[in-house]
Amino acid sequence: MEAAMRIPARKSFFRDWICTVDHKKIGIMYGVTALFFFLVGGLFALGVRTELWTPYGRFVDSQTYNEFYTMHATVMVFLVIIPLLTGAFGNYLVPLQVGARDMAFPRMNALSYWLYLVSGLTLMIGMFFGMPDAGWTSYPPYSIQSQGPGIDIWVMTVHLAGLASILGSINFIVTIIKMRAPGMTFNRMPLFTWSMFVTAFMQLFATPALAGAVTTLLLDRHFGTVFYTAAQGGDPMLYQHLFWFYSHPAVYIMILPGFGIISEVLPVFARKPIFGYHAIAYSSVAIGFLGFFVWAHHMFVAGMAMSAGIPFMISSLIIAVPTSVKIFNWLATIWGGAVEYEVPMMFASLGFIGSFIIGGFSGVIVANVPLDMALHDTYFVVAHIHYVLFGGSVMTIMAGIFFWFPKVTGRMFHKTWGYVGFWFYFVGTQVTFFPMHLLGLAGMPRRYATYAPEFHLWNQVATIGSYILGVGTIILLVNLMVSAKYGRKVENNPWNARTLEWTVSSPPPEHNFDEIPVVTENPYQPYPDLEPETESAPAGA
Ligand code: HEM
Ligand SMILES: [Cu+2]
Repeated sequence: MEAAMRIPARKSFFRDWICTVDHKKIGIMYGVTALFFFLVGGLFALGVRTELWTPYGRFVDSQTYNEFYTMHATVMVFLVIIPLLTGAFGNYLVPLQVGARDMAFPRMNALSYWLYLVSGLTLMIGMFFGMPDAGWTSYPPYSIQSQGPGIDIWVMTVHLAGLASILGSINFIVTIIKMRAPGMTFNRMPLFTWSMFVTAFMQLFATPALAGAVTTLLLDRHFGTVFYTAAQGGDPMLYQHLFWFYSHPAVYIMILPGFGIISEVLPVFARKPIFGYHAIAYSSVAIGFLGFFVWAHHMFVAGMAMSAGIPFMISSLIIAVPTSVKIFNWLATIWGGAVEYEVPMMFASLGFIGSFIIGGFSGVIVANVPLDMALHDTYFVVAHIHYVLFGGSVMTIMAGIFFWFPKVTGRMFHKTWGYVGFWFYFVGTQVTFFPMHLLGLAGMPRRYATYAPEFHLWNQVATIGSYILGVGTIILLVNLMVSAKYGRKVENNPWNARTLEWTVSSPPPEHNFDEIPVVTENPYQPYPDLEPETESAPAGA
């Protein structure tokens, strides 16, 4: 009997991956799928930038251009950044970090992934029938008038991705509340898990507003309702309110887990306990809460009364406070540390902190009603969103991928090519997106296929930058693929990190922990090898 139980079940791809309910495999599936969509979204971005190489727009016609930037942003937001941060990192790490054997509802977890995949495939296959062309915001009245099935496909995509998000968020909330290992109080929880906890609540409360917005849009398009048709008593502003009631929290859904990744990476490579553990944890809660009260800062010039804008301006300026609290604590963590600039640390420090500060700063600028009157719908906003989403979210994603790569694969990535990829990303980000501030200040509007000749120079610079980012992406992804197969084998904890996932083998066993660990302190403890008594010994000098 016992011997029979030990015979390993024959593994097939189908049994192993398609039927899996293991949170680690689901996380990897989310990751691989989202990185594939990252390439697709990136190609659309290169299409946009190629069109803007000349002022006259001779690469594609303006309808195709509209489809390109709509596809680019839709793919990046709904199919890449949110699924990578919550689906891939969240699923892989949260159960391991809280000391659980899986998520609370493993089958529902698998369902989330499959819904997400169907959402992505809807857009990919739908592309051959018609592409959405109303921007990722899909504002009426244009999105109601737009011909062809493009917008309908967009609605379906958003709906399915949203459903996947809602189910996923319930899973995270229950897992974190109910399944923490003995001794793991909230005040001992790793900061990535903290960030996922807050993110999950934002997803749960915000996503239904988006579902409502896109459903009513579909009804207006096909079933004769007039929710958004002003001429018949509807209100196009209502759509914008619903959309941003979701999408402003969504910008924090796209960055909070990234903040969590940074909070794990910095102390490990600075070889110091994180500075201000509680401030970092509770500032996420503050951001999560305040994030629901700023949405109308996207609508200052949409016909809202000036007086209605002021409260949103104030709340938007206030939300910069908890964000800055994190930045100061991160800087204090690095300060005076014995910093090792490994690849993940490059992405986390220079890559992320260096770019995100600029994006946060431009956010505070556009959050001012009078300044936004001039800057709204110019390239300044495009610069802002890319400093926070590329310089911010994507840099955190790369920091996280390289940090946990040895844990997930049991192998080390190629370090030299890792640094090369990093520099392509860092330089590419600045060259692509910094000039957009200048274009925006000079008055270049966003979302046009052509532009006035005086904007030519900086557009060309930005286009060159985008190709640098394209090459960087190939370098980084090829490194990951090759290293996953041929990389040097590593021990369980190559970075000497402290959270629970590093206490198990790399890759972790199917049930994570043979014995559920008992937690006695928070994971950010001093590194004894760096305490004064050892420092006084001459270190090999
Ligand atoms: C200090 C914090 C931030 C403030 C005060 C802020 C403020 C703003 C404001 C006022 C706008 C609207 C500008 C306009 O359309 O005229 C905006 C746009 C935007 N922001 Fe931020 N932001 C902040 C951080 C972030 C973060 C962290 C992200 C994402 C990771 C983000 C993503 C976006 C996006 C995607 C848009 C453009 C939406 C569109 O397509 O129209 N922002 N931000
Ligand atoms: Cu916003």
